[in-house]
Amino acid sequence: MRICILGGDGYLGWPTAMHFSARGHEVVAVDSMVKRYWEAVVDVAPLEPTPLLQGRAAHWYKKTGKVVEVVIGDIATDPGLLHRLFRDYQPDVIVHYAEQPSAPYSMMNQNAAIHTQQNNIIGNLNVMFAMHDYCPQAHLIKLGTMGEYGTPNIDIEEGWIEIEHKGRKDRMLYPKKAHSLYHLSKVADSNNLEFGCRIWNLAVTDLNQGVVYGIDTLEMGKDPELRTSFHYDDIFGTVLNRFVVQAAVGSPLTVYGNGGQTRGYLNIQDTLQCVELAALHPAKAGEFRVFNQFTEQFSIMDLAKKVQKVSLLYDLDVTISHLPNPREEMEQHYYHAIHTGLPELGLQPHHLTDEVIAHMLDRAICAKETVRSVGLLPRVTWKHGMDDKGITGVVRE
Ligand code: USQ
Repeated sequence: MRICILGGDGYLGWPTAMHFSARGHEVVAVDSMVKRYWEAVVDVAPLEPTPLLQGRAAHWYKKTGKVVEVVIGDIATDPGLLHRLFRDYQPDVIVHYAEQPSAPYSMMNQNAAIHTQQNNIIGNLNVMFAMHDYCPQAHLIKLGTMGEYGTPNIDIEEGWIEIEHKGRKDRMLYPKKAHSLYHLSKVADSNNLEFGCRIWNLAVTDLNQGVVYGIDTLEMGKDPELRTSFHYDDIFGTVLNRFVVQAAVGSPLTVYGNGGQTRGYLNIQDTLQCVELAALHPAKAGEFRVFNQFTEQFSIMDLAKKVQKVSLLYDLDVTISHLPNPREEMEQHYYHAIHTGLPELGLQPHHLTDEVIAHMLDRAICAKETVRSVGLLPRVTWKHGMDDKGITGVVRE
């Protein structure tokens, strides 16, 4: 297949590029590098140095003889880039990760919120229009999020729900109670894409992904030149990745509130498997297909206790600290999300075992001299944005 990966420099984008390339597909990776700019704005960096996309693609070629083409450009501000790319390259599959991925970033201040929604929603519209004009037969695999649904007091279905109201029935998009202005940008994307499927016959798979953890994938192995960007900070680090690094440096695990918040989680290797399964079994023309993409569900306290237990093997004395919750979210709630679509296509989950945590902890301990204290504690609250000691400056005018 000819596969175009938008957001190819990111935590998931680069591993996805290697994954498809290793399996003999033609891959082009597109990125504006703006995430690296956002990292600078909030004064954070990945745990280990992450070479630029071009450098990683060059190293991948040297090592495997396989080409990942690189295109540098911004799909949100330069729609012409997508027109040229889709016209000339004629992708079979477009994997769209090219969005601002952080909830706390979107809640930092007004500029960051607006920038998040502009970047994500306009970029996604640009993809839709470029597909319509230049490659209407392509299959779009769009990264959505489980956070679009929030934590409703009823079962979460896979994107759609049958509703009976006053004696009549219809199949509707599942109602959304998103966790943040970032998650709401993805709700808008889902609505726009469903409309694109209805009016233009586009074929779209929306992957409502849970919280991803993990530091490496098969293709990157131990090669530092092929690494992905692993974050542990308050803005771009997801919770388990944060806990592992906090444990490695002897900092208390930052459980927000009582830690009863429950979410779906998956290993980064399963993200790659899910995207590949979606690509190999495409949505039909006119179909807006939604998969809930996670393998296990845990509360925050479950995760903290798992990390604490594994840390004992390393003689690390890890404490759990209950911080006042900086977010507005339920800490005790019902959570039951259906996620049968991807297993039905053949997903073989990598579960969160002690060995998986130990492997992450090993890596974090090796890199612990580089860990910075900035962002170990949360700096953004949902009510007041970035605190006074944090970054209050203007974000990308
Ligand atoms: N949390 C803590 N302590 C921390 C960090 C987070 O208790 O130090 C809690 C949060 O309050 C929240 C949960 O952990 O209840 C998850 O937070 P997170 O920062 O790991 O994940 P989230 O903000 O939900 O966003 C991440 C990704 C995002 C993706 C989403 C999937 O950054 O791109 O969309 O996971 S989901 O959560 O299913 O919406």
